[in-house]
Amino acid sequence: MKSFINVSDLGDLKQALQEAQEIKKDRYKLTPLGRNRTLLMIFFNNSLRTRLSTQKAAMNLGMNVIVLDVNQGAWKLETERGVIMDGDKSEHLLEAIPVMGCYCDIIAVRSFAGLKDRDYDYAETVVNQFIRYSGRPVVAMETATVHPLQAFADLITIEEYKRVERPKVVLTWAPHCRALPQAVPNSFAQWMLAANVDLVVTHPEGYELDPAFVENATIEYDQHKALEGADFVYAKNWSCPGVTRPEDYGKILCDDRSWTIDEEHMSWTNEARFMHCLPVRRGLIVTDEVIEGPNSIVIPEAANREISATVVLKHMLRELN
Ligand code: AN0
Ligand code: CP
Repeated sequence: MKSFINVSDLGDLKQALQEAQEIKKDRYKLTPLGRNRTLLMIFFNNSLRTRLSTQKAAMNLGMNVIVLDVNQGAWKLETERGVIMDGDKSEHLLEAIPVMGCYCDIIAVRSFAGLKDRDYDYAETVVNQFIRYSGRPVVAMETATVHPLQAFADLITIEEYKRVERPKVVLTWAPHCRALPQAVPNSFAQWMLAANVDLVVTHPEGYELDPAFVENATIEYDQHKALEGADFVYAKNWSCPGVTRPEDYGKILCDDRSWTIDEEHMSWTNEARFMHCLPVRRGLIVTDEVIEGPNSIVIPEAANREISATVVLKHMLRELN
């Protein structure tokens, strides 16, 4: 695996899910695999789960780990080519990336969407430079348009909690006070379409996700209808993807609080489990009662981030060895 960006990068998904279960039974079985191998984790943005779970996964595999917060302690990096660097940025990404590659065997990168320029974000300009110039396999730890470690963990969780062979999974938009990227819903849709589930996506008009990710998924603008019979409710806010109106890219188009997942919303479902990638703002995305309730599986979902990252790093290490 040269890079971990899309669901197809992992190969056979069924087999990867089996590997996840095996790792869960004994997550230290493969400790010799990563001996004298180094994972470098680069963060352009904040993180709690990705930082801890990916580091833990690397440690499970016997790797050494270096974590760099680019905005705290490193030189400020210029990411655009062709600029005269007379501002506050001391170093260009095009030197920094191959230098980083010198000190590690695998690079993991978190670099969120800027939400200003749709073409720049959807071209995955930053992570593609890592893939091109680092000389190392690259793991996306949420890039401009994808968050595959999260989506893989979500799928592992759905497999563990499903009560029917092919559950109904509803990805629902929910309100938020800040403009958020589309990486989580993009990857969630992509992974669910590759899995054995019925995916329904619901959101207000104008929030249509990029067809490259939602493909032929069922879109239902009526949230009540969408939630009927759901086995899993996956809530997430995202800002306007700019699919129908590119000029609205990254904007908040709707603040309709009737989309917040409360107990009434959950009562329309088939006693659905509630999921969210976290961090979550209570009172906007979901009420206290739902996230604290017996059907909330947000904590086991977060715990599975260690498992998804262990499977991915295992695949990459195998190809290095
Ligand atoms: C980020 C997002 O929505 O993409 C990270 C989620 C894992 N969330 C926030 O910035 C609050
Ligand atoms: N879900 C997730 O990726 O969380 P962090 O932003 O805390 O890493």
